[in-house]
Amino acid sequence: MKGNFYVRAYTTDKIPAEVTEIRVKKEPKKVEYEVGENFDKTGMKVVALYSDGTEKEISGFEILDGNNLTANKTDVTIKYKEDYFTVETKQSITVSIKGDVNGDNDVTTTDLMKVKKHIVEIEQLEDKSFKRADINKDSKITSTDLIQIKLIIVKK
Ligand SMILES: [Ca+2]
Ligand SMILES: [Ca+2]
Repeated sequence: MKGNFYVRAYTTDKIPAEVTEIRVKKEPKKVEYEVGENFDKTGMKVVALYSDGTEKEISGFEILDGNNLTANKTDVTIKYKEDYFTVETKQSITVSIKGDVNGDNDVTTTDLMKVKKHIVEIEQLEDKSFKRADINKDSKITSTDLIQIKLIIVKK
């Protein structure tokens, strides 16, 4: 090959790049959970960053605390191991209690009243509360949701 004076000796001197950190490049589709659900990584993209400045998408990561989510949990830990190095990062999530409309981690008549007021159009539920109040997930707040919340309170 004409002009090919490439010397390959440098490769032996090169220190292999090591993983320095991982980052969530793309958030998972689902970040809002209810108590008892499991974290779902669908849609999440995680990349590893290396000491030589390169970056690569990884799939061999582990979710440490993604099962049976508890109230007040605000993130899950993502762990990745490569060679002798272990790196971690976190993904933010919210976990709410089913029927807890106002987000105080308890289902009480206060939540029930909020839903009632919304149905009779005295007071509109704000976005976050609306989602929590919509127990049957049909994007509407109706007496069906109200009854379900009532049942949660009764069963306590
Ligand atoms: Ca509440
Ligand atoms: Ca509903």
